[in-house]
Amino acid sequence: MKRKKREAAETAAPRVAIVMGSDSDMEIMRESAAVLDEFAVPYELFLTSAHRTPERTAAYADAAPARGIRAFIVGAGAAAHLAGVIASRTLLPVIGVPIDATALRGLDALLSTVQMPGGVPVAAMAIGKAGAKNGALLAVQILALGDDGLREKLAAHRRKMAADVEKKQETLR
Ligand code: RP5
Repeated sequence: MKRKKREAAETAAPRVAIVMGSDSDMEIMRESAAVLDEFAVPYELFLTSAHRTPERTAAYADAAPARGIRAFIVGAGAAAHLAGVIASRTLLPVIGVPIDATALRGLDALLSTVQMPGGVPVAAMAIGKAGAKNGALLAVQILALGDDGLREKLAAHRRKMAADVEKKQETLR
């Protein structure tokens, strides 16, 4: 990530919240941050746990919209209730990233994230890095609904992915 873009993303008011249940989730959630840096979307990182710090979680979710946050990307492992709890307290879109943190290799977190009861949606991503990356891309897509510049960046991103496949084709023997 280019320094200028990262600095811009760090100084502007955050529009996306990257939330995680433990600092041990940061290695995975870094992928979300990298995508938002790439698109120069300002974000903040927030550590809170549905189980260990329930009041902190509720206060953060409640205050976020007034501060300009427009989407949450929430990474959690084990009995991953953080995305669901945040979703229960907000009308903003919540994107859940299940993290491989236990002997069940993320399947526990995937099911906890995806199996929300009807009425309180969480957009569940894949387990791990791909999920963290896609979570950020989905957040950018949400913001792009009202931002032509961001929509063009997304289109360019898709074109580059396609061009990269074509290039790789050339290297096949
Ligand atoms: C979850 O428990 C966290 O999101 C993390 O993935 C997992 C383990 O947390 P630590 O024991 O590493 O803090 O709440």
